[in-house]
Amino acid sequence: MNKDYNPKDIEANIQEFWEKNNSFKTDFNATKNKYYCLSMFPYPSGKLHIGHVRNYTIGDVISRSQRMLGKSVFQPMGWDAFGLPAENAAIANKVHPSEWTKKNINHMREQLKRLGYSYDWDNEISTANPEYYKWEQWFFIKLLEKNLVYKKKSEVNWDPIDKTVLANEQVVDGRGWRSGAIVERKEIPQWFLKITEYSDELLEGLEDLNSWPTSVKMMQKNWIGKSEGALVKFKISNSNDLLEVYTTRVDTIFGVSFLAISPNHNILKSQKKSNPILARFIDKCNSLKLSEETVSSIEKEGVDTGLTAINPLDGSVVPIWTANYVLSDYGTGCVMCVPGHDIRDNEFAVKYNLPVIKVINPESSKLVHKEIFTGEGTLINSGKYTDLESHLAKKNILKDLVKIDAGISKINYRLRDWGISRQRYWGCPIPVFYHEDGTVYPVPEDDLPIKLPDDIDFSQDGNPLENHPTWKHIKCPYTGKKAIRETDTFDTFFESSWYYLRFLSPGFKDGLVDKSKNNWLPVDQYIGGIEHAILHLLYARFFHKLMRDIGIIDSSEPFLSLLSQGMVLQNGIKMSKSKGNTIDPDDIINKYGADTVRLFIMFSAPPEQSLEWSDTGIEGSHKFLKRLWSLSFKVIDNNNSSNIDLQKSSNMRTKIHKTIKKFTHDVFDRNSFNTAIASSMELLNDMIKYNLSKNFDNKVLLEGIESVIKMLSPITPHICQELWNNLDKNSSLIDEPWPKVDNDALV
Ligand code: ANZ
Repeated sequence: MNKDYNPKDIEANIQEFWEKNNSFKTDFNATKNKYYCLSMFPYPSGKLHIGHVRNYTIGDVISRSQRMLGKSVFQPMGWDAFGLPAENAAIANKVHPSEWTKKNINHMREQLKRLGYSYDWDNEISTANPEYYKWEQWFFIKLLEKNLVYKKKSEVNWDPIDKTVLANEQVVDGRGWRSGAIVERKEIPQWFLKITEYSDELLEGLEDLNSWPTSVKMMQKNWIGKSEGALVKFKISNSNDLLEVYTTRVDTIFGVSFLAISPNHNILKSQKKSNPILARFIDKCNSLKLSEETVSSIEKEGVDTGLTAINPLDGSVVPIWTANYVLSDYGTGCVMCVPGHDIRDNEFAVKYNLPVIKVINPESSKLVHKEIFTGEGTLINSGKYTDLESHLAKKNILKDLVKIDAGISKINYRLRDWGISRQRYWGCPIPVFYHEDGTVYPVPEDDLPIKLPDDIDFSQDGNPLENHPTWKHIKCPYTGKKAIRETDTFDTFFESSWYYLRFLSPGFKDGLVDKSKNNWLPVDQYIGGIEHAILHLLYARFFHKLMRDIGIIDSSEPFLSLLSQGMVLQNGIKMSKSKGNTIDPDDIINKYGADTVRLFIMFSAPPEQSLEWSDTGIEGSHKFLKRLWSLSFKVIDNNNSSNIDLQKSSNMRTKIHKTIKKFTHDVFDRNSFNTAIASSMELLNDMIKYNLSKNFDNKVLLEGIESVIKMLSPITPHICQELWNNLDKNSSLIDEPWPKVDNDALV
């Protein structure tokens, strides 16, 4: 009998054993206990990185454990195959994006197989496959019909030398990554999805996601950013024009000492002509184009427009300024400024010598507060509203403003519609075309998919689809007139927003989903990195609701339970290519085997926390497996002693069953794999000692070893299956029932 632990051979043999036994095929006909476990599919960049390995190991451990509980598990894998790196590789190495992507997929699939993940490869998908993106195009047309899609001019990063649109990540320090040219902002017409029509549902839905991390729900909530306030109209002096502001603090209206409008505001268009200082300021702000976060942190700057406005409530006349911290696309792009109670307004007022009026007192006089009190409290200096509490004052003031037609309550959201067009080749073509007069038509369903052309020239500047000599020129299928295809492709978030649906029926020809599989939805367990907390997860939730509303599924949320795995660190910093501190999973597998890598990952930290890479940790995991190996063979070879010590044997059984109890609880109730593993290590130590004692009972040792092998098999499946086979059991461990606690043995 081979008694050396030689992971390389063992793992290859066991993988063959699984393949022969079709061990990971999903029983889609199962009528109960379905469990859909999904790890976020990777972008096929070339090689797996350690973050992937962590994500997929966690997913596989959960899948295998659930299956041993008797569930029918579906665990698929696929490829988020469109995206920019393929185009860059095409330019750099003259290899077609599809070739490059296919090659990477083949390599990474092999890597995943070497790690022993129990994927049902029969359901593999690649989003760059026309069979996949056909349904995405179909879906887009449904949304177009439902009026949930529109086209609007929107700004992009423009490289004036390469004459191309740049993705944000291609802008480095304000310059084009390849040309080094200073990036310009350019407005071009782009497609948008009306995610804002679902703001409320996306927000409310969070409340039912009891098995999602609170932090992720919080991030989504802030991203949607619901705010309840009022629109208030200020009349511009000596004019009939009104300026509308959005405020959440109408209770501070007696403290308004100026209005501030965004440099893009319409009323400035005419002012600009006659006021060169104003014109210069506006041009400066426009050329900078700051993000929302920067806006709130930059030095406040502004210019007096010379206009004044009348406070609708107290009749006071206040100057109208334009200021760089007012966002053009939030609220009305105009703010009533209360420097007595708002930090930004205060900074601005101090700088430009504008009056600071206090109108709110903190509720508790004991409160130690900064000079600027931004909270709610009791009104002062506010006419008939003085002495009211903020919340009551808000109501009364708004009521009075409504009466004089100067105000109305208003809910605002931070969430913006989702811009989905990209001026790129390696993406899914947007299935519309234009007549010469510019009217837009959807591609007829029968003509889908609109495939990407294969013959593509990357040597020219700009979007290769736009430059292609023939692809975009078509005859309108409705009228026979000359027409031009849309040359924009979808943002790749489009593909990843619904792939979990297609996994259930990847080859289905008659629809986006095979409805007979809908009972597998939603996904029971989703696992992925925290970097996807907002966009990917929000878009997927949005798509799920859209799919429901076009009648192809009936649930409202895609992912019942979410696990956000922590990062992998090296010396306290994130492992990443740019930091040059990555380790290659292949190297570790070559040296120690896949089981050691899997064990190390699951043992070194709870899944949600960061994991510090450690060579000694890897060594330790490997040693543990060797000890498990060696004890198993001892137990196989042992002859039972003639004179069993009953007390000791009963103690050993107690330990075994206490460990089963703890391990089971840790894995299934707490996702606490590291503590589960620790308890099995402790048990193994005890068993080794027991085996050395004279009067051991080998039946008890067998019971112990079998339990440990079973419980560890989701984590280190190869060595466990090998030992299982050596115990003369020829079943696939993944089909074995989870060990049961013998309550009698606990005492
Ligand atoms: C008066 C006021 C007094 C305000 C006060 C706050 C505190 P949220 O909660 O994020 O919706 N605001 C409105 N539109 C803006 C814009 N386009 N750019 C920058 N700031 C804008 O924030 C709403 C508050 O942000 C509004 O309430 C407004 O200032 C400001 F003691 O009005 B407030």
